[in-house]
Amino acid sequence: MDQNENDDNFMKIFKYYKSNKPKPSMENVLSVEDKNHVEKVVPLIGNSLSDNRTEFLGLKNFQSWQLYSFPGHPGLFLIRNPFTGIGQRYWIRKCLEEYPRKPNITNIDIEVVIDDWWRECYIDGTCNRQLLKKLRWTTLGYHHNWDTKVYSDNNRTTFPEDLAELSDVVASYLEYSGYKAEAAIVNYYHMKSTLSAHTDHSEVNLQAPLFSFSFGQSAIFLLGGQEKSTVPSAILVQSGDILIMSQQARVCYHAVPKILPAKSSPWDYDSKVLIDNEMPTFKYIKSPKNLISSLNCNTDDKIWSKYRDYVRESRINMNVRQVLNENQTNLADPVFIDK
Ligand SMILES: O=C(O)CCC(=O)C(=O)O
Repeated sequence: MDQNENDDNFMKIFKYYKSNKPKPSMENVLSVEDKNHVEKVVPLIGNSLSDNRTEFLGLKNFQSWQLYSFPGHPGLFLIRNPFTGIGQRYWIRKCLEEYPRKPNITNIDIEVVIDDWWRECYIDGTCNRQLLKKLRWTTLGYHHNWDTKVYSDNNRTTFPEDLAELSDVVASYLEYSGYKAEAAIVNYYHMKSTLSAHTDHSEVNLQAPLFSFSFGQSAIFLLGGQEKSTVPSAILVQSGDILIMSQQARVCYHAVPKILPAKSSPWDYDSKVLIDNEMPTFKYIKSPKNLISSLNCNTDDKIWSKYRDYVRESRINMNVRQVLNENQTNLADPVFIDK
């Protein structure tokens, strides 16, 4: 193989998994539940201490979390669905109802600026499916600039407290100190959507891990190397899974060539009501009482049916990043490098 042919390795695998005719084989897709890939997906012991914020953020106790590493990809980890049923419902609903609201930015803005996309989709009591399908991304915190790939202090809005708290809990499970969620892209995929190969390198801080939370339908996620010539691995990502891209994996090419029908609907399991008798101390959430009611209102199946209809044929991914170094409060602050 000459160098030019090598350059296409990522693209070749992307096209293979994207294809519908012929359908790709799932044999080499790494799944944490598949015992055929034991050397490529290795269970790890995570932090066994508890964090009393978990149940209020729709998460199971740390003791029942399942953490995996991928020896072929140092720095890549997967936590297999640590969410409760009601937790999945909470986050799915947030991504649909709240995060696309102004002042957050969406892909629809270049065509028409809509203050409240979800409300607009249901404004006359029926579902505007055309508008519903139009949303592909929304950005939070430091808004990603798709053209320049450079963040700006002038294009920053308040990062959602609940998502900052969720990211902080995941960081504490993984024993990352000083982590702070400052930017996110929420991606919305339909059954034929794909996301092409790219690296995420806009953040000043590339040492901090990137947390990728997935809900709804499943996906094949490709992770390669720092060059497109590296043959990527294909990984099955299911509803509730958290992928962590850190160290070397943080700067590697990745893509989503295919959305797959989910084997089950975990957002419909164990949706029990939470009681707020003993509230923990939160780092970012200022009104925890509202959190309990926002979690609990999702136990009503009638209210929840619109969100269920959406995820039945879509996938949502919240891609959370730290932008700044620990000693910075904005991009204009000087960066101090430890010698
Ligand atoms: O949807 C995913 O799993 C990946 C999303 C992603 O790579 C991104 O937002 O940069």
